[in-house]
Formats: sequence, C-alpha cells, structure tokens
Amino acid sequence: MKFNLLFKTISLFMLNTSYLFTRAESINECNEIKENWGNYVSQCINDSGKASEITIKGGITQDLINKLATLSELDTLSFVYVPINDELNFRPLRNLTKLHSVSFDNEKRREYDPFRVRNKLLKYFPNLTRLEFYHVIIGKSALDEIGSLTNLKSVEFYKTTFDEDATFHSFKLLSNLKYLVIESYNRTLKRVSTSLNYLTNLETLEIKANGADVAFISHSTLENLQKLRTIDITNDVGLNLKRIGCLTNLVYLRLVCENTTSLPNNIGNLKKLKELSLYGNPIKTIPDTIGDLESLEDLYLADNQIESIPESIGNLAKLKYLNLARNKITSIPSSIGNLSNLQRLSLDGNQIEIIPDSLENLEKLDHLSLENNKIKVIPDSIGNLKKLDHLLLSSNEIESIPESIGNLESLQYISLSYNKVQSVPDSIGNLNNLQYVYLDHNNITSIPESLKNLSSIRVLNTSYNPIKSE
Ligand SMILES: *[C@@H]1O[C@H](CO)[C@@H](O)[C@H](O)[C@H]1NC(C)=O
Ligand SMILES: *[C@@H]1O[C@H](CO)[C@@H](O)[C@H](O)[C@H]1NC(C)=O
Ligand SMILES: *[C@@H]1O[C@H](CO)[C@@H](O)[C@H](O)[C@H]1NC(C)=O
Ligand SMILES: *[C@@H]1O[C@H](CO)[C@@H](O)[C@H](O)[C@H]1NC(C)=O
Ligand SMILES: *[C@@H]1O[C@H](CO)[C@@H](O)[C@H](O)[C@H]1NC(C)=O
Ligand SMILES: *[C@@H]1O[C@H](CO)[C@@H](O)[C@H](O)[C@H]1NC(C)=O
Ligand SMILES: *[C@@H]1O[C@H](CO)[C@@H](O)[C@H](O)[C@H]1NC(C)=O
Ligand SMILES: *[C@@H]1O[C@H](CO)[C@@H](O)[C@H](O)[C@H]1NC(C)=O
Ligand SMILES: CC(=O)N[C@H]1CO[C@H](CO)[C@@H](O)[C@@H]1O
Repeated sequence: MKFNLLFKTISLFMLNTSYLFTRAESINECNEIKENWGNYVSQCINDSGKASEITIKGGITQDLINKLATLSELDTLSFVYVPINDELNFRPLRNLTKLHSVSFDNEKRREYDPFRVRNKLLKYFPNLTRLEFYHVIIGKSALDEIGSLTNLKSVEFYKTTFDEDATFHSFKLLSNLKYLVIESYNRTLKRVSTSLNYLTNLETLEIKANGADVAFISHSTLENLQKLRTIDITNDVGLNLKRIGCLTNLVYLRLVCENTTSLPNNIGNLKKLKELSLYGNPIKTIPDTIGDLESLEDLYLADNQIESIPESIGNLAKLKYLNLARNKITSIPSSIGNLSNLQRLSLDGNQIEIIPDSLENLEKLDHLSLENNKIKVIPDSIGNLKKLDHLLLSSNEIESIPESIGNLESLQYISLSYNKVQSVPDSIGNLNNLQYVYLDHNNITSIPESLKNLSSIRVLNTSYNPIKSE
C-alpha cells in the first residue's frame, strides 16, 4: 500500500517535470498559426507542439502557404471552400515530405458550388498517399499532375465536374493505388479509359458515372487487375461484362447499369465472390454457372427482367440472402430447398403460383417475402420453418391458411392482406411471439378467440372482411 503510494508520487513528479520541459523547449505551432491566421484556419491539431493536421477554411494567403511549408510534421491538410487563384504559389509545400493526406471539400448543404482544382497545385504534394475531392471541377492538366504522385494509395472524387478533356491517362503511373472512387456530376465524365487496367495493386474501384463510356471493363487488359476485391459501378450507357470472369479475386460485385442485358457464363469463375448485386438492370437470364459461385452469401437481383431461376441456384451452399423481387419469375425451382444457410428470401412482385414443399428444408430462414404474386396455396410444409419471424404474403390469391401455421414458433409478423382467405385456424393462437397480423381485404367471417386473446399482439388488422358480429 505504502509502496504503491510512493510509486504514484514519483511518477506524478516525473510527468510534471517532463511536461515543463516540453513547454519550455518548443513553441506550439498551432498556437502561432491560430494567432496569425485564425480567420483561415478552422482546425489545427498538434502533437507535442508540432502541427499534424490543419483545416483551412474560406480562403488562403501566400504567407499562410509559406508558413505551412515550415510545418515539418504536417500529415493531413484539408481545404474547405477555399478558392485558389492563379497568383498563389504552392511550390514551397514540396518540402512537406510527411504530408500524406490532402482533401478539397466544397460540399455545401443543398447547393452545388464547386471550385476548380487549379494547375500547379497538386504536383507540389510529393509524398501523398491519400487525395480526396468533394464538389470540385477538374480538367486534364490537374489530373496529369496526380499521375506524378506515385505514392498515392487512395484517390477519391465525389460529385466532381470533369472538363471535356478529362482523362485518367496519367493514372497509369500510380502503381501503389489501392482505392479509387470516381463519381461524376451531371454526366460530365465522358470516358473511363483502359488506363485503369495498369493499376495492378487496385483493391477497390467505385465508379458512379452516368453518361460515361466505361471502356476499361470490356478490354482484354482487365485481367491485370488481379488484386481487385470490390467493384461498384453505376452507369447507364451499358457495361459489357464479357470479361468479368477474369477477375477471380473479386469478393464484392455491385452494378447498377441500365443498359446491361446479360451476364456472361464466365461469371461462374468468381469463386471468391461473396456479394453479387445487380440492381435495376434489364437482365433477362441468369446463367446456370451462377451455381459455381461457391462463396456467395448475398445475391441481389431485384428489379430486373429475369424470367426464371436456374436449378443450379441450389448449389450456393453459403447463400444467406436471396432477393429476386420485381422480376418476371413464374416458378421457384425445388432445389431452393438445398440452400441450408438461407436467412432471407424475397420474391415479391413476380408471377409465382406455387410455393415448393422443399422450402421446408430452409432451417435458417427468418424472412420470407412473396407479396404480389399469384399464389393460391400455402403448403402445410411451411410449418417446419422454425426460425421464420416474418412471413409476407399480401396480394396473392390465397384462400386458406394451413393448421400448421401454428408451428411457426418464432413468427412475429404475418401479412395476408389482399387475398381470398375465408378462415383463420385456431392454431394461430399458439404463436406466443406474434405481434403484427394483417388480414385486411379478405373474405374472413370470424376471427378465432385464440388470436384475439394473444397477449403479444400489437396490431391485428381485420378491416375489409365480412366478419359477423356475435
Ligand atoms: C525547402 O527545402 C529546401 C532544400 O531542401 C530549402 O532550401 C528551403 O529553404 C526549404 N523551404 C522551406 C520553406 O522550408
Ligand atoms: C518523400 O518524398 C521525397 C521527395 O520526393 C522522397 O525523397 C522521400 O523518399 C519520400 N518519403 C517517403 C516516406 O515516401
Ligand atoms: C448539366 O449539364 C447540362 C448539359 O451539359 C447543362 O445544360 C445543365 O445546366 C447542367 N446542370 C447542372 C445542374 O449543372
Ligand atoms: C441504352 O440503350 C438504348 C438501346 O440500345 C439506347 O437507345 C440508349 O441510348 C442507351 N442509353 C444510354 C444512356 O446510352
Ligand atoms: C438439391 O435439390 C434437389 C431437388 O430438391 C435434390 O434432388 C438434390 O438431392 C439436392 N442436392 C443436394 C446436394 O442436397
Ligand atoms: C367468400 O366466401 C364465400 C363462402 O364463405 C364464397 O361463397 C364467396 O365466393 C367468397 N367470395 C370471394 C370474393 O372469394
Ligand atoms: C379468451 O379470453 C376470454 C376472456 O378474456 C375467455 O373467456 C376465453 O375463454 C378466451 N378464449 C381462449 C380461446 O383462450
Ligand atoms: C387496417 O388496414 C386498412 C386498409 O388496409 C387501413 O385503412 C387501416 O388503417 C388499418 N388499421 C390498422 C389498425 O392498422
Ligand atoms: C494533441 C495535442 O498534442 N494537443 C495539444 C496541443 O497543444 C495544446 C496547448 O497549446 C495542448 O493543450 C494540447 O494537448
């Protein structure tokens, strides 16, 4: 006890003296900057007196630039709403070899009010690993300067207006680049060239560029991008995906491409793929090879024109989420019952008539959604889905509810609105977790006491039924 106290006293004393020493030895760079340029510097973070992170806001002067050039420990520099005119000289900043991250952020609420990224600016940040742009205008020369920053690992453009002559040609030289985001504003980007296929260390690529010709993806050099794990592209001109199968290390593939109508068979080569998301494309068929995607956990193909689900889908042993809502599917293959890890299945807005019995094998299924189809019968086998907590069957042609519904012990939410149900079995009263029950717009004449008495119920909607009052 005593020893402990003594120890504490000594260490406290040591702390105090070292604090005094640093105070005495060095002046605090941030204090100095705030005193002299306080109206332009909105944030300055120091590490034992040395400025490490600075945010310049609203404007900048040459003497501030000169001062910045002396901050030997500066790591991160952000420009927020800073218009940069041609008279300013950024050359002195080339001495800042520890400066790793620079961002230009002109994002204002609601309005789009970008500043141009001037030439002879970016090239004076020699050791950058990260460069970010929000709401800027940029042209060829400034983009070319980025190509000289060969230490870059991450470059991000958000809501960027690209000049007509914009090209990523110089990006060829960025052999350390791992992360690239290109989001164009108002269809200003015309082309994403094949230069991107030189980026052999690229791991993540996000392109949101409607109106642009995304040329790199269909070019034979695409296969250079073997480190690529994530592709996320939004584009309405049409992506030619014929070579996608060469990216065998892909883990996430997310595409929103209005004019893309088919998937190539070689998609099956993507053995590491965990997520395939093709939302809102006019795709008509899913190739059989989809069943080869042995790592797939999440398959999201809502809002396409898909007419059938291949039998091979049953091979996706790791699949957890399957969403094929709003397509033109007429039947569910019985192999669906092989998806033993499936947790969520959504097939809303199709033309499905039959729920296959094999569905009962989906032991982990907790969410089943088949609204807006042409289903007439709920099979007895549904009662085997012990994990099911949401069952959505509104807007079908269902006439009866099986007794086995009372076995869905996890069920919390059931909707059967807009069907032709005539009666509700007493067994529904066994469902002690049931909270939301939608039975409106049916042909039900009486509601069982057992359901009315369930204490867990929060909503029981029986409107628009010919219920006889007793
Ligand atoms: C930048 O570095 C050069 C030589 O490395 C030196 O002569 C010059 O004074 C430095 N500039 C500033 C602003 O520190
Ligand atoms: C920083 O840049 C200088 C000049 O370009 C270079 O000599 C140095 O190796 C770089 N340092 C790091 C850590 O990248
Ligand atoms: C978008 O681009 C079009 C055609 O270039 C132009 O007429 C329009 O003013 C732009 N809209 C905005 C909000 O910048
Ligand atoms: C999409 O394809 C259609 C038909 O080929 C074409 O008319 C349309 O211009 C394309 N859309 C774009 C944005 O290129
Ligand atoms: C997959 O499903 C089909 C149809 O239900 C069945 O015949 C087959 O045995 C299943 N395969 C496996 C590996 O479970
Ligand atoms: C409603 O149910 C009755 C029998 O209870 C049946 O005669 C009638 O056709 C049903 N109406 C509709 C619209 O399904
Ligand atoms: C429901 O509750 C009422 C009164 O609270 C009781 O008379 C009736 O027996 C209960 N019915 C069932 C099926 O538990
Ligand atoms: C029940 O459903 C009808 C129509 O579907 C709706 O108008 C009504 O507000 C709902 N009532 C409750 C209690 O949710
Ligand atoms: C992070 C850091 O070191 N902050 C210091 C900056 O300088 C002030 C004094 O001027 C200290 O109070 C901070 O702890």
